[in-house]
Parts: sequence; C-alpha cells; structure tokens
Amino acid sequence: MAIEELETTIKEALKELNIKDINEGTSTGMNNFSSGEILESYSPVDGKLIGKVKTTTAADYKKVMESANEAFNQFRLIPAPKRGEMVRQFGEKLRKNKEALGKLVSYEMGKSLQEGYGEVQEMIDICDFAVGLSRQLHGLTMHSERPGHRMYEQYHSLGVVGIISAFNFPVAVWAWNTALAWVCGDVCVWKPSEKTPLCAVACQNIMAEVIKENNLPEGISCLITGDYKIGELLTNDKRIPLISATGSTRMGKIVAQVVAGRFGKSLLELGGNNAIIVTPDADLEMTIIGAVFGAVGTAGQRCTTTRRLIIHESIYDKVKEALVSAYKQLRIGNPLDEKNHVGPLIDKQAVELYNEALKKVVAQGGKILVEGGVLFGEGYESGCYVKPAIAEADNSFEIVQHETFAPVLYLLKYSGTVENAIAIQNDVAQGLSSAIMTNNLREAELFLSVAGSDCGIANVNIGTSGAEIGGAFGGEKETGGGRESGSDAWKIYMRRQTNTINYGVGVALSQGIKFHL
Ligand code: UN1
Repeated sequence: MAIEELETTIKEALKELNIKDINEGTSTGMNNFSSGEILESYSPVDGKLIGKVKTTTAADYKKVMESANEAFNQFRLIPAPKRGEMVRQFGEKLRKNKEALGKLVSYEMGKSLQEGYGEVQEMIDICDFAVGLSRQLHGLTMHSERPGHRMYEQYHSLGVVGIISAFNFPVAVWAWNTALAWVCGDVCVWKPSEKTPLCAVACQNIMAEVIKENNLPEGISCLITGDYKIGELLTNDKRIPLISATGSTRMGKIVAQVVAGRFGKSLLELGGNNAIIVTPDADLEMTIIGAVFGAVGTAGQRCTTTRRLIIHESIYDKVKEALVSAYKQLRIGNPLDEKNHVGPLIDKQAVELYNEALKKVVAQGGKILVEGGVLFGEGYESGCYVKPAIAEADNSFEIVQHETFAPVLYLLKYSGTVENAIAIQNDVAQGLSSAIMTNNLREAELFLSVAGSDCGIANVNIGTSGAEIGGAFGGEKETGGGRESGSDAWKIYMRRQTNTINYGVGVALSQGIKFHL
C-alpha cells in the first residue's frame, strides 16, 4: 500500500468519524469538559501524529461526575427495553461506521485491518446481545417458609460504572461494558488507554448521535482522558460502585485494593499466560492454524494470545517443523494492507520488552527456534515492527511465567499422559484462556473437567484467542476473576434486592420465632 493511499484512507476515516480539530486537541461531540494538557496520538503503523486530544483535569473530572450522576437519576427510570432500543440504535450506527472505525482501530493500535473490523463486529455483537438482554434482566422467585408470604428478587440499576480499558482492544472492551451497563440502567465514565485516545473519541462521537436523536442526557456516556492519575480519581471515587478494569496484573492489583478499600466492586480482566496442549491425537492442520493465529494475531498483544505450546514428545519434532514452516509464510507490515498478517507493536517500549524477553529466554536456558528481531527500512519507519519469534523453553523459566505482550511463543515438551500437560498448563500465576488439540474424547473431557484446565476459558480444537461475546469472558488467579460480555455477566452491573411480601392476615416471623406483645 502506497503511503499516499494510507494517508487518504485515514483522512477519510477520521472525517467520517467526525474527528476534527486534530491539531488543537480534538474533543468529543458531547460532554466536552476536558481542558487539560494535550495528549498526542502517534500511529505505530507509520510513526505519524494522528491527532491531539485534550486531557481531563481534576476540575474537569468534577464536572464529568456531576453530569454522570445527574444522568443516572433520569436514565434508571427509563424502562430497560427502551434502553435496549437505544443500544440497538448504537449497534446500527456501528454497522454504518464499521469500515471507518475498523480502519482507525487498525491505524491507531496497529492490529490488522481484518482484526480491526473484527473488533467493531464484536461491538455490534454485544449490542445485539444487550438488546435481547434488556427484556431478560430477571431475578428468581422463591417459596417463602411463612404462610401468605411471597419472596422474589429483582435487579436494580447500580449507578455510575467506571471503565478503564487497554490499548489492545481500544473499542470492543469498552462496548462489552457499556452495552450491558446501559441496558442495566447505569451510566458510564470511560478512561481509555492514553495510547489510543482517538478510537475513544470516535466511539463517543457515534454515541453522541444516538443520545441527541433520542433526547437522552449526555452524561450516560462520559469520556475522561489522561494517564493513570485520572484513573486514580475514578478508582478512589466513592460515587462509583463498580470499576471495570482491563490491563496488566500490576495495575489490577492496585485497582482491586483501592476499590475494595471503599467497598466498591471491581471487575478485573488482567494478564493471561495462555497455553495450547497438543496431544498425540491432535489434528496437525488445526493445531498449526490455531497456534499461529493465537501467537501472532494482534502481534501477540491480546490477553488471550497463545504464549505457550505444550507438545507431547512423540509429535514434538513434527509440530516444531510445521510451525517453523508456517512462520516463514508470515508477512509483516502495514496492517491496513490486507496481504500482511502481522502489524507493529503498540510502541517502542513494547519493542524493548519484546527484545528483553528474547534475551531472557536464552539467558535462562532456552533455545531460539525462529529468530526474532526488529525490522527497519522502508515501511518499517515507526520502529515498532518485530518478527514473531519461537523459543524452546521450560515452563519453570521466569520469562515463561511472565506475560510479554509481544509475538513470542514458547514451545514446551511433555511426556506421558495428558495429566502431565495439564499440570504444566496450570503451573502459571495467570488463568485466562487455554486450549487442547486432540481428537481423543477422554483427553478432551479430562481437560474440561474439574481436574483439568484452571482457566476461565478452556477450548477444544480451537486456539486460545477469539472468544465470542455470548460466553462470559474472563479468567481466574492473577487474571483477576472478573467476567465480562455474555452469559450472566450483566449481573455485576446491577444491584440485587430480595423482597419479601406478606399478603396474609397474621404476622409470622421466620425461623419459627415467637414474639408476642
Ligand atoms: C483482550 O485481549 O483483552 O477473545 C480481549 C479474544 C477477543 C477479546 C480479547 N474476543 O481474543
């Protein structure tokens, strides 16, 4: 793709997404309170400045929260299916803007265009899910032990939801949260990654149209931008009953403690160290596609990225050879050019961490199988393009135990039965996603059993990444324990109330207690 072509494509996308004044500090189409220092957004694709955004000061934050609180008081009174209708309209607008937003995601974050579109599709999917959900926010009814009594539970809107999202899914993870929060009657304050602020502005602009067209209070969708300090205002704020945070385990630990300290709830989606077990009964073609996409998709910057392959010794060499030959076919370059598989890392700091990981795996006793390295020269001017690498390693290595957000895949060997592979798979601090490649029913079922994978996601014959929105998404251990998107993940966005109603004539106490006056 020629440079001029890329420039025109991005210019058009920014225009379509209503992103203006990029030199003065683009602001959103609503809730325009940010008046702080300018935050510049550079593309890892070509290193160019895409735009500038004004950050949120502490004084601005006060106004944002006032607007959010005010909006909540109105919004919670709107019937849930009507709120669902609003989310349906948002989903429609996303369909119209899929191309432009997908391109901006690809350009500002660096993931392949296909994955950029996929991310917007994930937003559309969660909107559809939330629309149906808006008529199903149900509690249970139960039988009372007392005659003439009825018991049931209901779910009420919770309040202001704080959303802290990461650069790697700059729009979808916000949508997982907002689409559900909105049908639940909550309002959202979003702090996106300072590495992808324009994607956030674009989402706000799209939502602004829906809010305007439906005459809704602007405070239902608030955006605050800046570094961790603005995030701290959110996490410390007693008016925010729920903080949903996606990012590193280090960040999550701080958020969890601060939020728990004020009896808030937190929904954490933190680091993963995901493995695929490859047993002697694995289908080789499925394995290679699952493992390669899992390891190099989004340049290894998904929480669900495949970082470890645990291969049975009897097929180890065969899998190894097939992987090496698959890696030779990978094309690295401008992610907006659809012939490329792998785009850049987010920034030079990420490149440094990648370099360090490769050094460490060798220093700790590993062996490089597919050479890594940073790419220079034409098309690679941003300095953020790296070669996906493979190293043979051992699960006990400190670096293997650590999540490096880059395309570095570790091959680990196991012998004996699948129980040994499962033990290796579980022997890390993180617990997000996992997979097994096998056509053996016993192995597959054991992997999914209570004695199997300890992760929040466990797949058979597909890779570790690419979860659909219909299931609850999240993981155990240092991944933080939160569940987002599908299934009954909506419950955390609401407060549960148990109601007991006495429709009888007498007074009856529970537990048979007698109390007479
Ligand atoms: C993330 O990396 O934070 O399952 C989210 C997946 C995507 C979401 C990843 N649907 O890979």
